Amino acid sequence: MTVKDVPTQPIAGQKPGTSGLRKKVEVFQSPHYIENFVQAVFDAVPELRGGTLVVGGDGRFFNDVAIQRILKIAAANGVAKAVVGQNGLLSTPAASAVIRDLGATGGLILSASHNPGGPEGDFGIKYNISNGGPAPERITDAIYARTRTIDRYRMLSSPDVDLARIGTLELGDMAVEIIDPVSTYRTLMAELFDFEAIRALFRSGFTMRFDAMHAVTGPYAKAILEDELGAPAGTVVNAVPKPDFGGHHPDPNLVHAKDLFDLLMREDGPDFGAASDGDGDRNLIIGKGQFVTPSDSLAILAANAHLAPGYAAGIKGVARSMPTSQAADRVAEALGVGAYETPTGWKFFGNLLDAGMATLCGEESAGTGSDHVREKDGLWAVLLWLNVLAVKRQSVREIVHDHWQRFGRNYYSRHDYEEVDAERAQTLMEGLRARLATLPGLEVGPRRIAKADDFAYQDPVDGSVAEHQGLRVLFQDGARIVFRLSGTGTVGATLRVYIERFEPDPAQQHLETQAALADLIDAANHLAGIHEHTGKAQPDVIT
Ligand code: VG1
Ligand code: CO
Repeated sequence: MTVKDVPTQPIAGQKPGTSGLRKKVEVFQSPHYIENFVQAVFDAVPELRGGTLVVGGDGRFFNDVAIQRILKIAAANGVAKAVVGQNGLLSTPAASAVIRDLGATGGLILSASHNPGGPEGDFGIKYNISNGGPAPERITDAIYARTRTIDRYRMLSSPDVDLARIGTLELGDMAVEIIDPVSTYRTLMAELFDFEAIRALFRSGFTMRFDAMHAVTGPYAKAILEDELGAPAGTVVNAVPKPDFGGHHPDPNLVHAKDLFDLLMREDGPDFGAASDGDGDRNLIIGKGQFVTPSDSLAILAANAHLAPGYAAGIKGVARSMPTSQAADRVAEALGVGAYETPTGWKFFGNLLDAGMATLCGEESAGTGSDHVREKDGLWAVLLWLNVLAVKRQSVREIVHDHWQRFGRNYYSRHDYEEVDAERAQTLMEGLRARLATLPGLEVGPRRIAKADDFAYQDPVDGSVAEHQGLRVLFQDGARIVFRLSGTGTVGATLRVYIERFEPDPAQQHLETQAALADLIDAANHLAGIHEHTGKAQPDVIT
């Protein structure tokens, strides 16, 4: 086996977005594309030489090819040991757990999350650091900078590694350990949650459906929900990961998990429904007759986390991404713990978790997690809900309604305008940004604008600053409209508009969400000229 120095040239546009580098599969298949990026990681993170690297992905098309190339580049760059999930599988939260458990130097996680897979779909790669979380911008910027000057990558010439069998083998001077992708994660979950109480819940006749969407959580959910916790066989559906996710979008929202939603709205449906995304870090929670918005889910879990053994001592703080509703802030206030507002993307939670300032974190995009790993964690959120249900023995609907009564309800919705012409999307954002200073004091329908800004965040731990993280229009009554462009899309631009208002009066908490937000939705369109700039009269996805 020889190490080859392969001459290469920079490839434009290898800038990691909200969650790593995400592109169409055909882009990743182009010559030197993945090799350049992976070599840039090794060049930007010299500690990997002599270190341990965790590698795994969600099993989508090109996962296997990418892993073989990564291993050969890792071996040629002096990595001492690579730890790989069997058959190349590791959910994103499980990869985080394995990095932490082993004290590894870092990890490469292969996924485009909830984006579709297959030869025509998307692929992605992301570097995580030794705390198990996504690399902070300081490192992603260094990786990107290296992709712009790269002139060679190092790669071992060797046959492919057999990833099907658990055990350790050698690749050049590097050890490759192939592990069961589930076991570290399952052990961690058993430490955090009262499995006996959840078993008793299932024994009492409680029913659920977990939709793995043909993505990576299938094996995890089967092992934990069915094998450990005694949920009947068949509780987990679409449980076999497929390279193209069965042709579906592995996105657990009300559009792509509509079957699950419809089932839960039936009188004879199960008590509890949940789903996760391509790489297992998102969660969808639906009770019988009650959808739980991710923002509400974060608030409700924060209010009830102490019911699970892992959080029995209480939580230290709650962090949410800026566009996530303010519901969690009210819980933090009631608990007397810190509340933090960060830019979109899990990487911004890492320092708060490491510093012990926050215990729970969440995003409106169906991401919830805690300090047990440094990624959001879909199945963890489902298990925390199950633990709460097992203790309270109330329905999801009762828990949600009690929560609103106590804390008030934040009506909340996100409107996505997808595949918008990138230039027109920029024009919309720049036009609004230029007018921000003129907005305060403006009356919009029944409300007055109190403040308007371009969200910037200073990390309270390392002082780093992230700017241009979304345009916020804040009304005097606490209502908000936020505008941002997605950093994970692969075609054109996606405009996300986040709309929220607070309703303290229990008599007014049972409106249909879009109706409850109608005047703000109208205001959003007028303020930014959404319809004229996007050419769309309606959003493509409403969540
Ligand atoms: C989206 C979500 C964001 C999430 C990110 C990665 O980013 O809005 O909350 O952190 O996806 O999630 P954007 O830039 O498209 O709005 V995942 O499950 O795709 O890793
Ligand atoms: Co994901």
